[in-house]
Amino acid sequence: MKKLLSLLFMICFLFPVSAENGSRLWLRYSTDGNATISCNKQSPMLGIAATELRRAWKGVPVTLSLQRNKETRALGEEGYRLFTSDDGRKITITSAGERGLLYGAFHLLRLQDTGTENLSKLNIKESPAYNLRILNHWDNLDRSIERGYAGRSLWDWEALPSTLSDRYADYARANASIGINGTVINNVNASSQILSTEYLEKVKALADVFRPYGIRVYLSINFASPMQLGGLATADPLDKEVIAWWKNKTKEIYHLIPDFGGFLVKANSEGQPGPCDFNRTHAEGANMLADAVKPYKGIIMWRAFVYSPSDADRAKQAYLEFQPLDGQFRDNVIVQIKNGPVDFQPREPYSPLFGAMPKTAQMVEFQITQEYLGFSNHLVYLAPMWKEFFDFVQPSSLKAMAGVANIGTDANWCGHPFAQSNWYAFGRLAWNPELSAEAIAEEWLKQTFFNEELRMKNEEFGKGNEERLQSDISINSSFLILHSSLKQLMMQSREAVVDYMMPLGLHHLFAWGHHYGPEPWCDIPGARPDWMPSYYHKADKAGIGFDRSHTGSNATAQYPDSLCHLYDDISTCPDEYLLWFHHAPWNHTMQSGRTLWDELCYRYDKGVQQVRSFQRIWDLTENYIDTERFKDVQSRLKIQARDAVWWKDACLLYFMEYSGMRIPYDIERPIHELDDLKQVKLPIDNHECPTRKMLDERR
Ligand code: GCV
Repeated sequence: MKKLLSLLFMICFLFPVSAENGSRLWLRYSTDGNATISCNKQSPMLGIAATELRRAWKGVPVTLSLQRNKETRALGEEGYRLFTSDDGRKITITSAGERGLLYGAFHLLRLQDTGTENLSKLNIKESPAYNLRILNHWDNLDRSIERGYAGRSLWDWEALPSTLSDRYADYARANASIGINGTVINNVNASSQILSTEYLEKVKALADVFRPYGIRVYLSINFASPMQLGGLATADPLDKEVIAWWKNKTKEIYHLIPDFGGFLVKANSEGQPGPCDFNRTHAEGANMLADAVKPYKGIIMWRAFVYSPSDADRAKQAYLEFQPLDGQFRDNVIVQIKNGPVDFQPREPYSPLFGAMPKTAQMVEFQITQEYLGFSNHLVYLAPMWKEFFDFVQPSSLKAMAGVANIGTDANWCGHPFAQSNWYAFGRLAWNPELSAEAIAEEWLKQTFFNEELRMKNEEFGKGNEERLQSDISINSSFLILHSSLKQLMMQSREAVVDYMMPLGLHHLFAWGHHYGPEPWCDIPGARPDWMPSYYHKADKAGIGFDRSHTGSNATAQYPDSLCHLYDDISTCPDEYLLWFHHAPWNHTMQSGRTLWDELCYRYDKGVQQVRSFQRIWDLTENYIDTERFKDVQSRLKIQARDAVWWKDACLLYFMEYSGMRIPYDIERPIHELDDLKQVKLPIDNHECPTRKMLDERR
């Protein structure tokens, strides 16, 4: 080990890694391409594809060939074939569409950068699983971002449409490189102002930048826009004037943006207006808009994130409201459903609405921004969570995939350097949900931290040191070992956050409003009960957890029979969902043989220990990674480690008051007093990430 460390030190000393602020994302390939690139047609999009290759491709000549034949048509406009000629002297990318060639070009560069395939024998056919792979920005017109933790909104509304930031094209390029082809640029809590002519001109300017990268623009709309903007007396979707207003507005939009994608709607949810205000159904509201965009091939993404203040368990409400509407939506409406039935918790079972509306197009909404997962302070790789969803929901049963973006004006786009991996993973999974989370992590790591640049440095070092290299494989294998340790770290990070925040099916124990940190005791007089942690954990002397079995809210009945039985019976319910579906006694025997209380303690402790192990792994990378990114991640891991202890102490000390049981003695002892933790109030809004200083001062 000592020897290894001294060699690592030498590499670092001889070849210092250059400064890096993370702005190049996973597209860090060097720009000394030297190959001949040809294309059988010219267009702005093909120009981009060819330029990318000219800048970076270092292999045999590449031809981009737009052609419509049986094979390319079968792969679709976005699909492509990428193959090396028999003599190995040429690579061809063919597609029926320009976008296919653009995606093919990025694919080839990814292969070069990750070194994962034999480039002399390529024969790859790809086409995306979904036609729509879309980011949802919760960006407000004042440039704040709801639940955004990476600076301000990229869209500089004041400067638009005349001034265009370079970052617009960089953003589009990054998306294109992972196959994202749509973006909803404004918050679902929408201002009707976005539909004013003044703002539509600005939207058009963005759409013009995004178009050659294959990205269509969509807008979130406020359902009451005909009243708020149009001065009408109603927004009733069956009212003739309202219908005409939307038709005219739509016409205006398409006149400016001919390839405009359509609208995303949050209606009758959390105070947003909607058709139910006029005694109309969600289907009636969605269909009216669908008819307006239909002549232009536009679509409506209608969100099912609804929970009216009723007696019904919140986890049941979207299903109760939407399932009866199955078959009533137009064919250009897609119902957009969050992956879980409540709200992007660290772990939720999948939403039972998926699969329950066979006559309705459905899409999933994932949250890339870490509203409930430590903002941009915590390292959490989300692909394992999204893959877990696909363990239950057949990818082919969906029409599209949406992800709530984690992108802002921060130099590195996403705040935490590893949060970039979630943007990346979202794009890759939307292209192909069959990819494993591990394969995506591997790709991302190779392109982001261990790319060609670093491999070359390693080889360079080897040149004068062949003898040593031959006798000591550690110097080469150290890259691989670190790489694989980092991959493991990423793969474990989601389970770790579940453990130190909300293990065993606990959910929504978050601090009021901003959702950073624990407040299982939170009780705001007069607030909605289903915004209070106690609504979800229901801890009392007898036990803890929400009884959603047949003896409780019966939410289990919304699941298909086999899962319903599995979840409904406390003896078969998997540990990870136990407290989601059951109010279990403190001494309930868990699968491990421990009591529930002990298991809870061990899980919280395991989460903390895992973060500590992430710190150790990360520190080993110091000599391989540029100082800026190394220090940034190191410092955020320190926050994460402290936060994990905060979560553990807050939850265990609080729940201990109910369980009356002791924390097992082999577990790290609490370092906080419960009363002190109850006083912690972070002075942050829902679009800020607390700093270390602020956290340290408050805790
Ligand atoms: C955009 C949660 C978030 C809100 C978000 C809402 C939604 O409630 O806390 O910030 O609003 O989900 O998805 O509409």
